Amino acid sequence: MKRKSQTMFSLVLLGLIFSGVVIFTGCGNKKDKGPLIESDAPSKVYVEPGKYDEFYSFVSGGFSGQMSVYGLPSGRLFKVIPVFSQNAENGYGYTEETKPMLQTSKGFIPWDDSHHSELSMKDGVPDGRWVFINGNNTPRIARLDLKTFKTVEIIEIPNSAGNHSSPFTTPNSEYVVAGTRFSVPVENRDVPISSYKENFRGAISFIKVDQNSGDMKLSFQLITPPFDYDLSHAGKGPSDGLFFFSCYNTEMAHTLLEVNASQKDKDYILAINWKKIEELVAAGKGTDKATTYYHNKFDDKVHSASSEILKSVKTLTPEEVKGAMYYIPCPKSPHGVDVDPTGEYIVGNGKLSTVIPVFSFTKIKKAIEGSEFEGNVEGIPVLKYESALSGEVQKPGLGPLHSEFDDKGFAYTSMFVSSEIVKWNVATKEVVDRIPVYYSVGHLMIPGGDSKKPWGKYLVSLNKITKDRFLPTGPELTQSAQLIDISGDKMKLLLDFPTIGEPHYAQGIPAELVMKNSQRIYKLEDNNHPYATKFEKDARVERKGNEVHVYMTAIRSHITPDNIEGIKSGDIVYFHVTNLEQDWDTPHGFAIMGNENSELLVMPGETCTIKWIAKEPGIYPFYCTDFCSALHQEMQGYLRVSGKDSNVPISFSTGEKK
Ligand code: K7E
Ligand code: CUA
Repeated sequence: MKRKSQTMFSLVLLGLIFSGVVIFTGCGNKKDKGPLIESDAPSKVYVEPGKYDEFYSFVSGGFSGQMSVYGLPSGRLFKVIPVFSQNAENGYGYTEETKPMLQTSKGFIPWDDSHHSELSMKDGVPDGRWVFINGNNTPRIARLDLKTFKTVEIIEIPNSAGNHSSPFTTPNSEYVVAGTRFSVPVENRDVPISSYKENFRGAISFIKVDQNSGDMKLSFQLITPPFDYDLSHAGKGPSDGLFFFSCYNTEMAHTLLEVNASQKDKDYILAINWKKIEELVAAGKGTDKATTYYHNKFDDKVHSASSEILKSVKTLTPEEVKGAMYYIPCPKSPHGVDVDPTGEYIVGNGKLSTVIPVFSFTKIKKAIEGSEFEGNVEGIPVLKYESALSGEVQKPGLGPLHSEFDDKGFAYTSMFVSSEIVKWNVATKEVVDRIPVYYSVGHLMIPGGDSKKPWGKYLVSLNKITKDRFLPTGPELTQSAQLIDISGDKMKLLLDFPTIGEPHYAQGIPAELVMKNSQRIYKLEDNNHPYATKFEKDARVERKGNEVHVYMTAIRSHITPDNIEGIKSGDIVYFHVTNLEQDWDTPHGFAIMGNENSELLVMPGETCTIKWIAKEPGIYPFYCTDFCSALHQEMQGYLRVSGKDSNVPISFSTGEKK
């Protein structure tokens, strides 16, 4: 539907332009629904049928817990990749193979709230290997492999709550980080909430990423004053080795934060020298604290995930890492903290601030060396604001949230309250352009815009409110993205498109860096799934007590075995379906009547398992749910369930011609 309406939108625009009509993005009773669309806008977003988009965009799904993949500039949706939430469309989180992905120390958690996608980087530039995303509610970080566009790993973060300043990476993805938004007791226990200042603490975790396999390992955790650690970005170039975290609620309020956490004029940005701490940890510093967290990995060789339960985490206090953490005052209630492509400038985005402060790495370094401090918090020195400051952007707009950068020395800041994107010169701090967005922009994204090498052609505004921008769909409306051309001096609005869930953050990368690695099939010969059936002649049904295992194959256009008898009520039946196809884009599906979890969607060469409980005697049809061939409707079979005490033997037909 979305695809259709966007194409329609482009075509309508083209039509109007050819007929010489001047157009606004909307007409009717709303006065200001958008700036004048440039006459060349349609041709800039129109991707001819059969042609590819220039960029991939990986958009977080917010409260959907998933990630969605769009093409830019067309805004076409290609795929929703399930990460933290079950997905009935392809069985993720429902199949026996993927259920372990959603295991946590709090049990099986089939949803989350995901905010930030982050591409892996090499030398500070996105490399298209992996994309990370945070689970905010039950703190987790996931890694998706861009060969298969699948979630392949999820690690839980202990001692954390509201895993928001996550999963930003260091310039070579040595680490991804996870900072707690809600400070909680470390180790979590029963204490009065009024004992916040004494008993609650922040935890900032550094998760090591293996450069070959991508495997994540929780390396160490810094236990910090109980602020709300909101967002983060790594230093790069000269500032490589530092990690910056914005914090609000430095008032350490625990009730009515709306008022009580907005008292101070300035909160902080925490600068962490992670390279120094890495050395301290290697030298044996820190304490191993008992805890419990899950590490879930999907193994393509066996097409299955498994969970490891870990019992200890290395923690370090500010005292133990003296000289490796500094607070920088930042006005007021900062949200995003963003580092420019040169690595010299660090931008604080204070939601309630009337200016945008820009800090200088050179000055921060000098201030640390010269001990230009105005005090300390629990032993962590607080730098003098002026000593760290490069300058302030004056009158930028209202409610600055996030900044990204182009490759020409400009920054672009989202203004939530005044609903606009503001472009300013990083060196001079002068505002040079602004454009309204519809409405209430959160994050914004330029492909590579938080890296050393922005591809500064497009900017995507990720908006919270759409109101009158699309056809109404009752009280619940889509959220949306807007594509803006930033190739010239003036920003130009090109396109609106709806998004899945809430598009907090996104990442973009030139398509060729990803598509060249994209896998087409799973090789049957490499399928080491313990229940794989690689040849139709091996399809069978086996009983083990009250468990029945169906070794099933699917190929155009039959399922083997197709008739199954001898199942008794109360039996637990596992359908292990192997797709024998070895061509690209030939999935088969599987569903059986009364299926309580989800259907299966099995890719070529893959094996997937769904569990089905035989409840009542009767006949239960099963079939392929993916229209795979002209005789797709013939891909069906029957399963007979007999009474508990019946003596119908197990039998099945493998489709020999009778
Ligand atoms: Cu600004 Cu969760 Cu990154 Cu949304 S956060 S906007
Ligand atoms: Cu296989 Cu439809």
